[in-house]
Amino acid sequence: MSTEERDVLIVGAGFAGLYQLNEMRKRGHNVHAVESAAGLGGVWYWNCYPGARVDTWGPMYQFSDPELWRDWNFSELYPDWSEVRAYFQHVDNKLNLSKDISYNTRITAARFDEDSRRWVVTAESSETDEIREISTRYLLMCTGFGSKPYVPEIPGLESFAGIAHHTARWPQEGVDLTGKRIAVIGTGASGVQVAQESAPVAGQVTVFQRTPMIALPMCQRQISEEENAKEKATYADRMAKRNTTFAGFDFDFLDKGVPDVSTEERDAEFERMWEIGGFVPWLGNFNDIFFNEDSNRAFYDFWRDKTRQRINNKELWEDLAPTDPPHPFGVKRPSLEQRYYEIYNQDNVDLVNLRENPIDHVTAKGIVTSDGVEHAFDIIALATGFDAVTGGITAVDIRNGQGQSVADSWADGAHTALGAATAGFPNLLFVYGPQSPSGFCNGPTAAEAQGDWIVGFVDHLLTSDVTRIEPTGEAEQTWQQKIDAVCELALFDRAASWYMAANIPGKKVQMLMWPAGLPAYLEEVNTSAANGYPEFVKA
Ligand code: N01
Repeated sequence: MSTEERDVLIVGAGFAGLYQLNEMRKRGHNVHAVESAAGLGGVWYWNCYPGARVDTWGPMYQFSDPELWRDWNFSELYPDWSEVRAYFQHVDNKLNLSKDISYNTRITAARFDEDSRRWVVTAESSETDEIREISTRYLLMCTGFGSKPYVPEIPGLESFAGIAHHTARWPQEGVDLTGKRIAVIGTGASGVQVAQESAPVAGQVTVFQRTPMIALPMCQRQISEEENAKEKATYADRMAKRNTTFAGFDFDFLDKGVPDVSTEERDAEFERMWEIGGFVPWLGNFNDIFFNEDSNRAFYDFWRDKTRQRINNKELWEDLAPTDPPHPFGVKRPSLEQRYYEIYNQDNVDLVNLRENPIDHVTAKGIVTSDGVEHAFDIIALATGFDAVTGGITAVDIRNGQGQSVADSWADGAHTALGAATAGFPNLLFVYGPQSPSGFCNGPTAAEAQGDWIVGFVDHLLTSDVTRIEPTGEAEQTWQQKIDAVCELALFDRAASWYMAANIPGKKVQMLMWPAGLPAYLEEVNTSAANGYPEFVKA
């Protein structure tokens, strides 16, 4: 087994990992990245299921470097996975990042050696079965929030004779859906996309729904070359604006709450947001939408009435757009849809309400529900989500000098300082990880905004005589208190969402994100940098 020596080892080659790689390289550090997939893109390598596409305007779903966006154009406002992949290829062509990435290589374990103050990392190649050791001063986990798929325990699933895949492990070569009988389990963003993409071509689509998705119209459209060229003039300002908004977009919440306006003005604002579509009715809504139950309910009622107009069969209204909300709007991430509600007007699309009629087991032929009916299928799409945010980190056997693992340390909940490091694990940093803006933030924005702070921190350490840093328990408690203070006022705990770690049986329920918005986060970390990183013990 060979051992290579690095200053910085990056795990993951999505937006966060690639940004770190490029910036560390620019500063002359000995850096390398390891990626389990065969190509770059992170989630955009794995999520190639039918209909997978971005839920952010393409122009704002890019790195901010003009050298990268100047000659890159997406053809649709919300690009699909293949265009995002092509974008990553474009970035690689410009920056030649791949020369410093080991693809098809999974980090399985990392052990901190207190004597050398270095991580000893085990990397396994899925191509050659070679196992190599990498010694690194700093280990950067850039594993994203959706890198560990979750498949619920459904009795008999392994006996299914057809094709069954989790959406994030969809075959790279695709699956022909034409004329097939397709089951879609789950109605998160992935399930909605698979269902609406399958319905026009499949023989039969049956959606197995536990909780109705409060999906928002995507308002997708093509972007012509002329429009792209014209829009480029606005990119620099809009990209700069991303760091100043709650969720890293080029728009933000209104500077007023629902109680501040008349009913007429409220409804006019709702209509205006609805026309723009996308996440504007979510993260560009009234500023009390996550905090005031009445305001939240007002928008839910607006959404319900709009949505019901699209579903011809009134018997489905209570399942798809219930009278009362399944949970407050937006505290579970909304999906963007293109024709999702109209598919239920097709003869070949059915809905099974799992609250009334749960899945009992799977057979070789299909899915048996508790009413005894066997639904026969050719394909089962498991759109059942992820062990989000922490799962990609705890999947690696990361152990400190005392032999304790991160997974054990977080058994009763993830704990971090500044959403970037965890006490007991020196020289280990997370980008886009637990208690950072993460799932509440546009990915490329977070990769750069939090990423810049981490680059600065690691650069500061590597150019000083410090060789070991670790956050204090006190700094973690302070961070937790700040998160709790927002959550106590908000409606987030009213849904069993992946934001709250409530989607995985047995996982400790906690707010996994920094819920106070990107500007407040940047103020915290930049203050830390200005004060010499007082949250950390340095040696
Ligand atoms: O996963 P999810 P996802 N039996 O966790 C259901 C991003 N993303 O992959 O709601 C039956 O949201 C579960 O039901 P319930 C985006 O941030 C973005 O769809 O828990 N059903 C739910 O309906 C998103 O938020 C895009 O009651 C079961 C579904 O499975 C995040 O990734 C596209 C079940 C899981 O939904 C995750 O989205 C895709 C069981 N035992 C994803 N267990 C873009 O558009 C779970 N479910 C960019």
